[in-house]
Amino acid sequence: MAPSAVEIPTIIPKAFSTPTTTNGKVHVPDLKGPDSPLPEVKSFDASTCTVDEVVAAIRVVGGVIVRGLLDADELASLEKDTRPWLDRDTAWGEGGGEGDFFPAETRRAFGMVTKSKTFAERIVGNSLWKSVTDALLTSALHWNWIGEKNETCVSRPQLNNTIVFSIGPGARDQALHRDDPIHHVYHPAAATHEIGRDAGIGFFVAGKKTTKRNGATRFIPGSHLWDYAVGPPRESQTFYAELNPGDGFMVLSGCYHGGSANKTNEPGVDGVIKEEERLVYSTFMTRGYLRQEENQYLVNPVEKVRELPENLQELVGYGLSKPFLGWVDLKDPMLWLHPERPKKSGDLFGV
Ligand SMILES: O=C(O)CCC(=O)C(=O)O
Ligand SMILES: [Fe+2]
Repeated sequence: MAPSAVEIPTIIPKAFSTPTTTNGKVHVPDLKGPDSPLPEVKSFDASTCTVDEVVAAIRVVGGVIVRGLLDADELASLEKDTRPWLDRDTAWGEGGGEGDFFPAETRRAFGMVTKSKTFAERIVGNSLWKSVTDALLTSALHWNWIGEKNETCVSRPQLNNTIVFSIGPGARDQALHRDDPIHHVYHPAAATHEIGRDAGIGFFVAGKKTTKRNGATRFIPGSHLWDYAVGPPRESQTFYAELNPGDGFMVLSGCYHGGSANKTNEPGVDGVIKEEERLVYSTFMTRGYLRQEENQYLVNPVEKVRELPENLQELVGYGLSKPFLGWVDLKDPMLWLHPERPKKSGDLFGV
């Protein structure tokens, strides 16, 4: 018998706000939603800010700007390492069965930890970024009785992805979205942020000046605290993270955001067309426990995996979890396993 459609249970919310009482008075929490006032986005200076103030601002707003993280030499080295990979990327196949998540003018590079030492050390390993992600994504397991002993454990964050985004002139807005649906997160509205709520956080470092006109990442401040069922997101509530080269933007995966239209193919206020590339180096971190128990990719030689039936290859971990989880170069990993197949991204959404 063909399997019937499976009713997928809603993930248990990891954070919620409960009414509290003082002297018999019930305080109903001020749950946040699209009609709440939007919190102000803060900018910090990388050379003077503290981890605590950055984390505190992220918890209220969902995103912050940090100025002056990388210098000109580091940016030059990043671009040298990255450009060949961007040049080799092709347009995301609009209408080619790959959906329209990226505008055709976007070029990307992936797997940057081993393609660029500067990316690995100065972005993924950036000490401020590392401390911020440690504060937000470390999980403590308090209750773990094993016989007579309660074995408490700490799970530290892990790298989730590295993507370089080049957005060319003429690109349209990327639709506003959250990034934590990859982990099937649902949250009801909250009054305030609670540690433990987030499945991930992203870091966008500008390789070139990014402006509202050339496609800066935009996001909705405070939207990480809204009920995920409420939608669609409103463009009118977006804040554009305009950055100078070397500045960074940190944003929780639960915040609505997206890459923006690059309008530099149109005449500016002076009537002159001056085309610009929007170049951003991005990375995300996620919780350390969001993975398989036995590391199937290291324990099984890939030639042996290729000898297995396809349903087992998928089960082993070469199948994509929808949406968008487990990709290689943003494509279904089964296409990596079967290089003879046409290099379409495959269906990254859906059933
Ligand atoms: O290009 C950007 O600024 C954001 C890209 C993004 O949010 C995504 O691809 O998920
Ligand atoms: Fe995104």
